[in-house]
Amino acid sequence: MKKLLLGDEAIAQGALDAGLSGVYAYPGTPSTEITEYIQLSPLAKERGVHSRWSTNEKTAMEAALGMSYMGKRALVCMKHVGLNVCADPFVNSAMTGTNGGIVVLVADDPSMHSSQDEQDSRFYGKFAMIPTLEPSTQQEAYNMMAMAYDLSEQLQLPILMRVTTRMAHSRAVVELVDTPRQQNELNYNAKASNWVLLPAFARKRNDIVTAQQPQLEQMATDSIYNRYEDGTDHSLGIVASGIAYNYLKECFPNGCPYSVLKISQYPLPKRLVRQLMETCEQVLICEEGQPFIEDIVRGVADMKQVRGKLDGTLPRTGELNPDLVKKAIAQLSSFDFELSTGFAPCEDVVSRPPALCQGCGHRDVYAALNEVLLGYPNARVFGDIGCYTLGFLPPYKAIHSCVDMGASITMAKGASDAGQWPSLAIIGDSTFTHSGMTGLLDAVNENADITVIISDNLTTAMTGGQDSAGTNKFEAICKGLGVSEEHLKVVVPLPKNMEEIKKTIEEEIKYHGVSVIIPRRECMQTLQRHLKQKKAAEKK
Ligand SMILES: Cc1ncc(C[n+]2csc(CCOP(=O)(O)OP(=O)(O)O)c2C)c(N)n1
Repeated sequence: MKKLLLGDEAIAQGALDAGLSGVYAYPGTPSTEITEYIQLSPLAKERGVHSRWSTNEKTAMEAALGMSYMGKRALVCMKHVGLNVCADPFVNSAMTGTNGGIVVLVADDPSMHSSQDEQDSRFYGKFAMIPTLEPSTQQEAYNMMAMAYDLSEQLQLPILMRVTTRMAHSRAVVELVDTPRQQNELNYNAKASNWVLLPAFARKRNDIVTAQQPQLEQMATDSIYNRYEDGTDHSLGIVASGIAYNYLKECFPNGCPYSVLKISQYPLPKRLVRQLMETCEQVLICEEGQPFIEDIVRGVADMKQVRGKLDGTLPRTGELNPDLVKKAIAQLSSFDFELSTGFAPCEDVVSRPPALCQGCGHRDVYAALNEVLLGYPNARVFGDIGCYTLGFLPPYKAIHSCVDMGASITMAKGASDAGQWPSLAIIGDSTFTHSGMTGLLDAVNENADITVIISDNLTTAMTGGQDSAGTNKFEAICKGLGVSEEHLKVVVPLPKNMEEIKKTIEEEIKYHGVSVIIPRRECMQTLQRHLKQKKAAEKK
């Protein structure tokens, strides 16, 4: 059967067809659609595949370890910065190893379309000594899932699969297998000495995983996803990894005259790289993200022979595209390309900067906050990540920072420790349960003089309205963390309640301890969706 699928959907379908028993994920562009596809999949429903959102990437990775421990296949999905959040279980998962297969799918966002940095997850694979896959096409992404699970169970290691935005978010026709593989049976074969990472056991596992590395490189050398394609013109050789290989193919619809080394499986097969270096005068490294391969190749080669991001032949930052690949090749060869003028923005399209929706509750929160803060010119508002980050932009210009999920509360506390007053934090409901709760506990434990606003729109709006882990539990969570009942206030962010909201903020700023204000009103987008669903249900 053939299906037109996004890269993300091909990955999801590939995992289901490989006998998946659970996906564990926290939303983040461009990875969100993988879990959403599994949530709607009839096969997943029929098989009872777990697909509920996790509270954050660390809880997701650990739940996958639990499923693997019991012998079943698990998928963990996140955007690149999520891998920082689950770095601890991810790196340690190489030490525990796997029982049932685990694939950790990380979607990187070069050009930072919706992210705060451009990190390249391949470094994490190398760092953790975990085999890494980087598909070049949607079909490969689909096929690789079955291979990744088999490999994970054969090697008893998790597998990292790295994709980038265009792979995740563009569609192609994908040929699927006729019969999905059965799920693994529950089993009790997990070896205690693998899963109890006491130093005496972990040292042994560390030796085993380290000793596995030459075997992993040999597997990458022999992999069907890594390919040496000999060309007719040896003045130039090209290493093209992941989606860059796809772009390279687009540059040469009639076939590439140069020798090409396609890389989609790591550790980098250095023997194949050496073969290319020996046969070609110059070598161009095309890879999306940071110069990961280029750094390794430069370590073993004549520097003048290697061209890529480090010498400016390709841009050091941002997304790659076929035009950039063409330009780089034209610079190094006599190939007569017709260079397009690139993707110039159409003049008729008026630019539309992001803005909070009309009727959004975050608007009312910022309107009230700004009025109150007119009386406190030195106030600092530490922001966080979500729709409400748009409060930085005009007309509100209301926040002073946005670093990583949860940093609002901890930064407000640090600023207060430094002597700042008033020190406020604004954080969304999903961000609060993702990474804000522990920071609030720090603040409570030291009775920090901060005012925390948890702007609760009952959803994870920024990434498309996924369920939020703490809905209906925030007052109980805050009380449980030790916030006093008198300084835990709930308001409804509507223009008609402006005076009450302002009064509440003013009072809580004046209170010299931890206070939490929860403005609560459903996101306009999910509200409209829910109303439509309700109407449709009534019609039936
Ligand atoms: C570590 C990490 N994981 C995921 C994301 C993607 N992301 C950014 S904000 C956000 C949650 C926003 O939800 P919420 O805090 O409820 O605010 P809202 O957008 O609903 O206003 C997500 C999932 C991220 N930036 N960093």
